Amino acid sequence: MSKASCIVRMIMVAMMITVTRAHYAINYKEALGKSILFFEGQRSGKLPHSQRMKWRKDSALSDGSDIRMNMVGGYYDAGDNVKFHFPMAFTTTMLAWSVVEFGDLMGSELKNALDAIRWGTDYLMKATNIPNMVVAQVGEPYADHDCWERPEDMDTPRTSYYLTKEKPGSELSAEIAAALAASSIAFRTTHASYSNILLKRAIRVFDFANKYRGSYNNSVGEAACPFYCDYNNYMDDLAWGAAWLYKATKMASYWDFVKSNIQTANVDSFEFGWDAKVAGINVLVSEWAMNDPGSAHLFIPNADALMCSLVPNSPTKTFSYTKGGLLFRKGVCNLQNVTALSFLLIVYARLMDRMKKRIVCGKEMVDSKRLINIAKSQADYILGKNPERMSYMVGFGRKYPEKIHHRGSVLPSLDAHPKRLRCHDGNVYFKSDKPNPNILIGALVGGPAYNDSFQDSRYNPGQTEPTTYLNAPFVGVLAYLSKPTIV
Ligand SMILES: *[C@@H]1O[C@H](CO)[C@@H](O)[C@H](O)[C@H]1NC(C)=O
Ligand SMILES: *[C@@H]1O[C@H](CO)[C@@H](O)[C@H](O)[C@H]1NC(C)=O
Ligand SMILES: CC(=O)N[C@H]1CO[C@H](CO)[C@@H](O)[C@@H]1O
Repeated sequence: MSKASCIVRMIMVAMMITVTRAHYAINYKEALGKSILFFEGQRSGKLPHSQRMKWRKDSALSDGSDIRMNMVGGYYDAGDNVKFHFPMAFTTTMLAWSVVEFGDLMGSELKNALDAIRWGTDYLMKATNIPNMVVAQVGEPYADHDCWERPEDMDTPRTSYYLTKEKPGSELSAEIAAALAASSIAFRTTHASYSNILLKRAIRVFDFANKYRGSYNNSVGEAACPFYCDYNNYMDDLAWGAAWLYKATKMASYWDFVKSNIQTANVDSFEFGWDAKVAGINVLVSEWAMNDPGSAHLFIPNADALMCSLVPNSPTKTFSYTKGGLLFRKGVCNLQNVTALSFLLIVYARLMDRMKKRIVCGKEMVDSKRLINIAKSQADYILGKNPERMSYMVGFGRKYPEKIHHRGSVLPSLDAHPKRLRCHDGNVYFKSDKPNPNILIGALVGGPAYNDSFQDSRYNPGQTEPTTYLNAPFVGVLAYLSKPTIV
């Protein structure tokens, strides 16, 4: 350990103390509402009357026609207009987990959260409508990325890519199974028959994923990878799908599947995102594992180690924190790491609370409150308590990113400019010095650099591009923080 990193830690501890004393009032409830509203800005397809983000209009109304299927709907993943089903399914799973875990704390936002899930599940049902076939993606990424075009004007090829027995994709199919199973739990009390339909489909899609093994890397090829490659193989996704199916069905065979496959899936248990699921599995199953002495060792030590890896002055800390206190991993779009891991911190802390459990991280005894405080410090940083004194949620707080890398937000709405804007007609808006005309309320962006600085520029997508999988876990985090008793 270098001296410099010790100094960083001391500053951080000092900062946390000041922050607690200051009682900086952040309106988490408002942030929760906005984090869900964001998903309306990413909607593809025919928009309903209830659409609140009015500057968006219908788009991609013939998706699926090339394969004689109805693939209208779903979400654009980020600032472009492709529908990548691997991250879309993970987004839906995380929205559903947010409701399963924190739905009772959402109050009036629960309905909006369920609508956001349903926009995903209705579409994933279409993608899995035919047995032994899964539609993997709609849109040609190279052609799409070449244009700076509103989704409403899109004229790039809307090619549909799909998986079959001969060209399987176990990671993608298993993630869709996870999304449908998790959503079936989210809808169970309010929409029982829909919930049953989702669960039946989840079971069928998981069977397809498991029986015909292979990576969609190879089956879809360069339309999917290099964009959303499955870097760490599909065993983690299969175990994740099985874990959600166990939670939804309580059928022992799914739990057995998780237990017998977790070790081959154990690539990186400190990462959680659209590709890497092991950290999420360890937390999701921890309650069952704690009550199943024979299998606890497969999950609990890894879940504990993940928590310790996030504790700033723990000797096993593997994550860095910026001087301003933000969890940081190398690469682009850092906040996706932060929101997903904050979610796991809170879920595990709540379990520790119920089980009266503490963890020893080196010399520190870590309790649930400590983990909650770490997650809260991350949310607070994102929402404005940071060296730049800005919020990284669009439309929240006094100052927020105004030049986000997002086609719909940058280009004038059809209301303001009804005439079609073709592929390169959008470049002048991209290059403009003015803030984006359409505010994509609630969008989190990639976030600041390691020195806590942020360059609000459309040329800087690593920092200014929003994505659905960055927001989805934050919905759960904010639901938890918005409950009235939290200090
Ligand atoms: C998918 O492709 C990426 C990038 O080439 C590679 O790193 C990864 O190992 C591949 N995954 C599988 C499961 O083949
Ligand atoms: C902070 O980091 C960014 C990105 O690496 C860099 O462009 C910028 O110059 C740095 N700012 C300072 C003050 O060091
Ligand atoms: C945990 C997590 O989401 N990790 C992601 C962190 O960001 C990198 C990209 O910079 C992703 O590859 C990881 O999946």
